[in-house]
Amino acid sequence: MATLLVATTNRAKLREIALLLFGTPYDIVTLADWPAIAAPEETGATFDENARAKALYYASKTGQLTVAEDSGLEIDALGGAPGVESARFGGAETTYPEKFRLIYDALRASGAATSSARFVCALALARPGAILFETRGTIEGRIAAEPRGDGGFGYDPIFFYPPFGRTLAEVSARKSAVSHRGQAFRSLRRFIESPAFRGVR
Ligand code: ITT
Repeated sequence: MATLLVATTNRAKLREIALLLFGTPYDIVTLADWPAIAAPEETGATFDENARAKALYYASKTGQLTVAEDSGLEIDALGGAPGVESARFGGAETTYPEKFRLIYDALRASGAATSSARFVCALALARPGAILFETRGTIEGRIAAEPRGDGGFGYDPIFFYPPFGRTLAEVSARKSAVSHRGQAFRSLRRFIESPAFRGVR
């Protein structure tokens, strides 16, 4: 079976991705098999740039067919922040409850009680030296009045999804059916499982 490296250092992301790729005719491997590779600096201005850079970096370091994604939360009343800085918002060592507090403080300072918001996931598939496929998923919602739920990860407790009437931290398994990451990886799956791609690879 051909091998696909899912290149992420984020274990919660990896858990979601492993389920989304479950049953695919690829042998899924992770960065645990390459413990000596340092994570690249994420210096891109956009999710797409960062996803491409991560996929190319890990593909060239490992020689593997590699998928990487760059994702984050965009809050409209905060000009799209934290955006590509989502993982590092408020400082890399800040806990999520501290990040939530900073966001509620910034919203109050801007005069907004809440704000429309979205999660974005940019995905790139690469082999050494070449991007083979790119896609993007987004999910629209708004910032919850207060954090709720203990499922999911990251900003899920403050992301209220109107069709479910709940935050993404309150919906457990239903999250990937609608999420930015769910959309992007379903699209990747269609691509890598297509006879055309499996034939030329
Ligand atoms: P890799 O780059 O190694 O994949 P990372 O966590 O640094 O891991 P990103 O740079 O893409 O990944 O940052 C993604 C951040 O965006 C993540 O750490 C969360 O803060 C936020 N985020 C992305 N998707 C999310 C989701 O489904 N639920 C909650 N927060 C999410």
